[in-house]
Parts: sequence; structure tokens; C-alpha cells
Amino acid sequence: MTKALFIIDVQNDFTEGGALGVEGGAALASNVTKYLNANKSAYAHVFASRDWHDANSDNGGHFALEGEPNYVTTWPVHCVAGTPGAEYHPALKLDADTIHIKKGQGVPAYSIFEGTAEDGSSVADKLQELGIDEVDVVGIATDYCVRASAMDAIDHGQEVRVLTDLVAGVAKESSEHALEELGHAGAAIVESKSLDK
Ligand code: VGL
Repeated sequence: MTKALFIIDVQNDFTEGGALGVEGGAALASNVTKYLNANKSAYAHVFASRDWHDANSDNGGHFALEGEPNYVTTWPVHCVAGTPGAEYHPALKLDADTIHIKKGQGVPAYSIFEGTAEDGSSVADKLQELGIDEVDVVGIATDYCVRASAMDAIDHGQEVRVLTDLVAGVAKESSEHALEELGHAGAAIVESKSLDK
């Protein structure tokens, strides 16, 4: 078995003080770094995604440029390409061989599978090329991008685990619901502490 870690959208705008900051985001960033340092040998590859939206655009209706966002399908302006809000949170320390995925250029893109790597290839192609068959998912937000990324990983035939102490959500109820849905879809919903190394 060849395992990868997906680190979803641990970006300044999704952490406290950011345009769309979720509670626990900053703590999550340093906890993911600790986890990664302690479990490096478990992962053949690490993928890290960033929402990377266009400036001066509603990004396919994703940004509420006029009126209030509904925080379900429309959002405040966030993660504009090249701005500090779109950078990884500084407490997230990634190795040089991390596979960086950018998504959402001009469109809503919740799943990492909608993004592309720096060499232009898709996530699905990378997984196949690298022989990956197991994926652990951590990051932000449980109820949106983590949910969509883990669902797509299941749909792409991966054996998926969502690490519940290393995710943070927009809202409590929808986050709990997302984990339930993922469990029903076949993901293991587990605490990182409970895992065998
Ligand atoms: C996300 C809301 C809007 C996420 C992205 O990363 O989960 N949430 N855009």
C-alpha cells in the first residue's frame, strides 16, 4: 500500500483573523506540522492544496461581491492569488518535496481534485502515476473543502481516512454532518492519536 497525506487549504484566510477564518484554524496549522514531523515515514507523498481565486472577479459566483454572503454557496472575498490571505498559514511547515495544488482560479473549487499541480497535472493523474492507494485527509474546512476532497478521493478508489483532530469547520452542525456522510461513503473517521504509526 502507498499512502499520501492531503493537507487541505491551511491558508491565512481560513484561519483566525482571515477573511473566512474558522475557529481552531491556527492551532490546526501547528498541529498538522507536529503530526507530519512525527509521522513522515507513514506517507510516501504529501499533497497540500490552496484555494487560489482570481482578483477582480466573483469567481463564478463564489464571491458575494454585492450583498451578504450566505456562507454556504457564496462567501466573502478570500484567498485571492498572490495575496497574504492565500498563503499557507506560517505554522504549517512543509517539506520541499510537497506536491502543491492550486484550485479555484475563476471558479468555485472545493475539492483538491479540481486543482492542478505545478507541473500542470491533475490530482487524479498524480495519484495514479505515484501508485497511491490510500489517502489521509486533514485541513480546512471540514464541511466544505475537506468533505469534497475526501469524497472525491473515495470516488477515485482511494482508501480514505479523515483525521478528526486535524480538521476544522465553518459550522459545527454541518461539520458533524460532513463526517457522518464521509463515514457512510466508506471513509474511516479517526483521531490521528489512535493510528498505528
Ligand atoms: C472553503 C468556503 C469557501 C474551504 C473554500 O476551503 O473549505 N470554504 N471556499
